[in-house]
Amino acid sequence: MDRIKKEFEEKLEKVKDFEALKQLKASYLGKKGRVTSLFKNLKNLSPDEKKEFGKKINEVKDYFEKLLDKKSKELFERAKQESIESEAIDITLPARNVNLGGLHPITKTIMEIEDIFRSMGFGVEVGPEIELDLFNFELLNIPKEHPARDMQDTFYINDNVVLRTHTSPTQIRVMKRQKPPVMFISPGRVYRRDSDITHSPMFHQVEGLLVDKDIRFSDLKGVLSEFLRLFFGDVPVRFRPSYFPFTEPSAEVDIGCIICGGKGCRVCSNTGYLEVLGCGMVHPNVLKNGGYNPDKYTGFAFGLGVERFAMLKYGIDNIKLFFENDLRFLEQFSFAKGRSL
Ligand code: 2NL
Repeated sequence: MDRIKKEFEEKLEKVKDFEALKQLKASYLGKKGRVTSLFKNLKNLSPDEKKEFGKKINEVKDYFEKLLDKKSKELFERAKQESIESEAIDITLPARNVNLGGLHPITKTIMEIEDIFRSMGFGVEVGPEIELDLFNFELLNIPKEHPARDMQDTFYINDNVVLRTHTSPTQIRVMKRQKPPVMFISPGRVYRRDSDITHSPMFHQVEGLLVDKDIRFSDLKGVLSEFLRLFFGDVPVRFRPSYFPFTEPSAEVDIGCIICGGKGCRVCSNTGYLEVLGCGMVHPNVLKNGGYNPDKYTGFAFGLGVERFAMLKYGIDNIKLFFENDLRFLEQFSFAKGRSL
């Protein structure tokens, strides 16, 4: 019995995994195991001897089972420890870099302009880029001989259809389906046959229209001054008389040059001012063409070039950069380039 115990203990000492433990258990306590076969030998003994040896074998069996159980727990603990160590995460390591996309600077600028006008109560309306000559020119009081109508300036699809040269036709469409008061802006793509450092054949415009009873030039001045303050910050604003066929009176709006602070530079052609908006009181003919009675209603309208606003805001000196999709340019507007979040 002592020999079996010693032998078992030695073998158990060498066990390194569950498989070896299972085999050891089978070879002692299994059907053909050493301890089990001892029970089989009992039948050759006297009743007293049977009782005494039987008790001893049972003690050994219990003892082995206890040792096996203890070893099993040890193996389990060790395996658990090893997996914790091998799967450990170093939470002090910097996170992997991520490249998130971003919005195009033109999109960002349109969204910012929309937010400002929404905060003042304006709605946002969009219309088709392919327009009837009627909506793009005729109803906007642009006469047949006007240079804007020239093939040189406008993309004609056929005699009656053009790529819109401004977003004003959207405003005519809204007037035709909606009674005054109306108060909205219309952002979108427009097309003109023009291409150099400051002109692109496709660019973006935001136009605005407000028509109600008793709308006057002071309303136009208040709304546009506040808009420019919210977009550019506290800069000087001045209104200059101008001419558009669809407004009377008309004005152009300048802000103090945000490049040189008004001292005079290349960007403002040494004037200290930058032209940023065109505006005016809606021409009675245009109100009429939109289905509004000009004796009852008055309104103001304005238009701005989004690229120009974006160039001034972000200090961009070439309009082509917006349309080349050069990642070195676009990535400067992304949410996170090679930054770990
Ligand atoms: C500019 C000038 C302007 C308008 C656009 C407008 C629209 C309707 C009626 C009257 Cl439906 N006017 N739009 C008015 C004045 C100026 O844009 O320099 N845009 C870049």
